[in-house]
This record gives sequence, structure tokens and C-alpha cells, in this order.
Amino acid sequence: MTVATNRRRWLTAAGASLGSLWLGACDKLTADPRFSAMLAKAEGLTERAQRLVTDRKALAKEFTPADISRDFKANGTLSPQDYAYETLLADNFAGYALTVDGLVEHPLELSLADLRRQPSRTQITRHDCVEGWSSIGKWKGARLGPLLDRAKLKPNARYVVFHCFDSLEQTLDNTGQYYESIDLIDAYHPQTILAYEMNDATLPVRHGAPLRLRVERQLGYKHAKYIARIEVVERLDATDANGQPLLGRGNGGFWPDRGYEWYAGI
Ligand SMILES: Nc1nc2c(c(=O)[nH]1)N[C@H]1C(S)=C(S)[C@@H](COP(=O)(O)O)O[C@H]1N2
Ligand SMILES: [Mo]
Repeated sequence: MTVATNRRRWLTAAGASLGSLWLGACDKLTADPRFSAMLAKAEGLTERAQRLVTDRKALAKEFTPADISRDFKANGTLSPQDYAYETLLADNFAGYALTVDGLVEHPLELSLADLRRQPSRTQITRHDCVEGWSSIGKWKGARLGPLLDRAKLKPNARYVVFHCFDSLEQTLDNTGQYYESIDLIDAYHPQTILAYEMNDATLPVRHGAPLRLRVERQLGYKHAKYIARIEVVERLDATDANGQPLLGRGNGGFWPDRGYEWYAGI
């Protein structure tokens, strides 16, 4: 399949799932400069913001097998010190099930075998950490878009949250657990996958076994490792009756809660 066809299919899927005319119009937006200019004016978008929207459909650069880093750096948690995780690991993740819930019509519980039966994608990409290092690796995983279609998003679904097994910090407000989130544009991007293989082998523990996100248009900290649960939400800053954020500190991710950008585009 050509990149163009792939992209069109992705747009159709994203448009349908969002139930949004606006995303569907993106095709035309890029095709017709007059329409594009008109929309920019109508929406009061700056040229830069508009370029950002357009660019978000593009694919991240892909590399050849010869480019794969011999020693892909591992960062952050290298092995979760979490009872539930260690129990699953002891049995080689035979008992693992990914939960997909929140604003979906059909909540899912998927074993690794189920995930391997989902539509997949393989890609050789460069991982850029905010700390300044990069490594190139080959990833294979279930495409997130088709998985969300299977769960069927409710009309108010806006963000996909990844809850991880590991905590990076013990804090009084209990917000030390790693989590991340992306919007539906990235969720339906063809290179957004739940990876279970790295460099043609089962995903190693230090790189996020049994399942980690690859969201190739964004920096390393968005690529949640050790995914336990995927939750679809309308807002990232929702609070409980006491005004406490329901997700971390309300900024959509462990590092965004500590000052990093939520949208970490490369
Ligand atoms: N669950 C979890 N995911 C995580 C992290 C983490 O500490 N815990 N670190 C992030 C950061 S900062 C980077 S650069 C990448 C590192 O992935 P790697 O270990 O495969 O290189 O994972 C990201 N995802
Ligand atoms: Mo990172």
C-alpha cells in the first residue's frame, strides 16, 4: 500500500471516529491553498499553528536495518518494582491482559496473543529523548487506531491515556505513577503502535515489556512503557468532588505534571 493510500485511510478512520467534519476537511485543506488560507483566517489560526496541524498527518522518518543502533539506550524505569508487575513477569506475562476502558462502547481485555492477532505495523524509527540522546530501533506492534475502533469510541472521547505499572516517585499526593496521554490525531496516526517486539525479538523488560507505546512524532517521554491499562477520556484535567485531579496532577502525563510540554512534537 502506498503512503498516500495509507494516509487517506488513516484520515478516513480518524474523521469517522472523531465524528468531526474538521479533520475530514484536512485533505482539502492541504490540497487547496485558497481553502487553506480561508480556513486559517476563519479560525483565526496563525500560519505556524496551521502548519502544525498539517504536519501532524506526516509520517516520521523510517530507517533501514543497517541504521539500527547496536546499543539502544534504556531510560527511566528499567524494571518496575511493582508487585502486580513482578508477579506477571515471573510467569513470562502469561497472565497479562491489557484493559481498554473509559469512553468506549465495548471495554476490552486483551491478552498478548489477542494483541498479536490485531492489525500490526513494523517500523524502524529514531527515538529522541528530551535529555539529548537518540537511538534507532525496529518496532512491531498492534496499531492503536483499529484497536480503538474495535472498542468503539463514544462521541465525547478526546484523549487516550496510558496507565503504566511503574512509579518513578513516592509522593504524598500519590501522583508518582507513570502515565501519558495523546489526542485522537496521534492515536489514529498509522505509526502509533502498541509494541510487543523490538529488533525482531520479544520486547525486553528494560524497554517496557510486555507492551509499550510508540508515538513516533513525539519525544521519548510520551512513549509509555509497561502499559497496564488504556483509558479513553474527554478531559485530562478532570477532578473529583474534592477538586483533586483524577489523572496525576491534571497535565496529562508524569513529565508534563513536572513541567514538560504535554505535546512534545519533534
Ligand atoms: N512507564 C514508563 N514509561 C517511560 C519512562 C518511564 O520511566 N516509565 N521513561 C520515558 C522516557 S523519558 C524515555 S526517553 C523512554 C525510554 O525508552 P527506552 O527505555 O526504551 O529507551 O521511555 C519513556 N517511557
Ligand atoms: Mo526521555
